Amino acid sequence: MLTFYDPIQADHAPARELHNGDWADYAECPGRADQLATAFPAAQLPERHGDEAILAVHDADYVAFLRAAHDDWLGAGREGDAIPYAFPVVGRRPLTLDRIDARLGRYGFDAATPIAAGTWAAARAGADGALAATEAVMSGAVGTALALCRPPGHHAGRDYFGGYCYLNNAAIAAQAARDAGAGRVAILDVDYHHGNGTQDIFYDRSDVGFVSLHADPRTDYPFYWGHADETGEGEGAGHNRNYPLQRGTAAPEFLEALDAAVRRIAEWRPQILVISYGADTFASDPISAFRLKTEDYPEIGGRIAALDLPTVIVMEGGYAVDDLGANVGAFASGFAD
Ligand code: Q9C
Ligand code: ZN
Repeated sequence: MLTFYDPIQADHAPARELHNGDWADYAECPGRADQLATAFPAAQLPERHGDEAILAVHDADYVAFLRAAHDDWLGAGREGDAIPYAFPVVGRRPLTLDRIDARLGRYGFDAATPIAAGTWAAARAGADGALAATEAVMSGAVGTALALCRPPGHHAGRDYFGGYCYLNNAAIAAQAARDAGAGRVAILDVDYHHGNGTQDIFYDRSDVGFVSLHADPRTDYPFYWGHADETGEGEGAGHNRNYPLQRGTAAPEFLEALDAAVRRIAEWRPQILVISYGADTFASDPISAFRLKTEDYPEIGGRIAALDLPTVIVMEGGYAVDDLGANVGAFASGFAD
């Protein structure tokens, strides 16, 4: 399978995260990138892209914030990773926010997604991979392409970061496909967590449909999105579909929901499919609670591949680092090329 990866993606290395009230090692660690690089030795370096495709999804002020955030942090005399601690929960209005701490809280929605020295370049390179994969599929050169994005993207919205995500690679790919002429684009999200950022970005649009299988937000992060009654609004009404699943979900129940999601996408008749693939549905994932096995992923990939659509796969989560390469490889093996 045509695959894209840039070694600079391993330079995003936050030291720690706030986890259930204490500091923990950062789950979304550079070792994930090393695993992916080893599992896909033929991965190609994506070309560097300009800002246009990112600004087609993210707000310009957010992108400017992200690009400068770590330098601004150092400029304020801080060391290490930039982490927000105060959030405008009740309402956000266009204030001039002089302190980096104020800006971090304005654009971040959790305190577990640090911005480190290498964050911007890594996120940017991951988005380049998503764009290269989209170009390869849209040109007809390949039927399926895989972007080994890291950091992941599906929790990032138009103007916010969180959930280990900064730039929404799946949304950037979907929008690029639209801008390259695809009429309707479906995004299928099979990460353990709900892809709230992707949902938000396309919630009022009828040209990009979002379908997600994930842990029920009543028990799992990101808590405030991902319920079954979130179906889109305005022009987007009916074009968003969530399949929340209970903790402990194993292959039989996962495949049953997947079949419903795949049927839904087939009925919707997209020209292009973007998949947000997270290997954090794996039984041994340290922060998740589904029970999928490596042997389940070829079947999951195969049932999605049966849609027979030009497909861009972007990597999301997956924190059982030693198994990550095998799990992504197993999922990719379900697709013909
Ligand atoms: N410290 C993705 O899989 N943190 N993001 C939960 C653990 C958020 C996961 C608490 C998990 C985000 C892309
Ligand atoms: Zn996840």
